[in-house]
Amino acid sequence: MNTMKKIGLICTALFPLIAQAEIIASQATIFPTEKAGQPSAIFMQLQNTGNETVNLLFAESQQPARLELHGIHNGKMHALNGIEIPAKQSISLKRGGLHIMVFDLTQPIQQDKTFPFKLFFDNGEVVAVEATTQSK
Ligand SMILES: [Cu+2]
Repeated sequence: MNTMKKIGLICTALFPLIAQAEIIASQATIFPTEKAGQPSAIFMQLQNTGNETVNLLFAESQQPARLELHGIHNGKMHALNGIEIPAKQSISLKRGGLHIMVFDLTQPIQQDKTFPFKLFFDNGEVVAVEATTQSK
């Protein structure tokens, strides 16, 4: 085996995540808040371009906050352990449905500022997203 081939194989083994970038997050928005501690919510589109179901496991923001995956059942919000995105499909996190809840913000989310966060999926993928503010 020649050296280039060997390096190629090692890279594939070390960075399998790069080879399987399957999730596309788009149109992420977040509600602006007036003061620290006030909860907010994130909405977006998630597209799974891969051939297997992928689950969103959790989200983490750049600024200190606690992000929870939420669904709505019988008009009430509840925390979810994961959000499933079927193969070759898109799902919407939207008002009245699935969303990411943002608790314990140490600073308010200001209008016209972005809110960077990361999504962690069960296929090992980590997707960086920037939500733009959108009024209620
Ligand atoms: Cu919620």
